[in-house]
Amino acid sequence: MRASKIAAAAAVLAIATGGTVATSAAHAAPAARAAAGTTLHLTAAKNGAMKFNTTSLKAKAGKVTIILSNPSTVRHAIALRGKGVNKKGKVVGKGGTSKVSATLKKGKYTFYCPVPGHEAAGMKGTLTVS
Ligand SMILES: [Cu+2]
Repeated sequence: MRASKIAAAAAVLAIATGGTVATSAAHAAPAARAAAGTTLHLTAAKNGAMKFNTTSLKAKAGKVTIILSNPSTVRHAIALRGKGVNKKGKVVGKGGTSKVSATLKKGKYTFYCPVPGHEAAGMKGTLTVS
């Protein structure tokens, strides 16, 4: 809400002050998008199975955030590894969300649940960054 108001105000300013500002605003826009990054949402199986709702995620290079919602009574978390990245979100119970963020280069990464035994039982997938 606040960010969109600021963006709207900046657009009005750019229009009011003419071509020079409008040009620099156009250059600034892609950088702002890259900083915001990609947010991916994931859900653990509601019935307690050792599964996420997908085994495949995609994102653009840059900052990537994965948010796991856990609707089951089994405690889970989200974690990410590959290409020198190794990050784990907090372990959460029913109704909780676990989050992991990293700045990623192109390539393939593994997202998984770091609770012992869960990855081996099937809670994992591939994040492809392009
Ligand atoms: Cu788990």
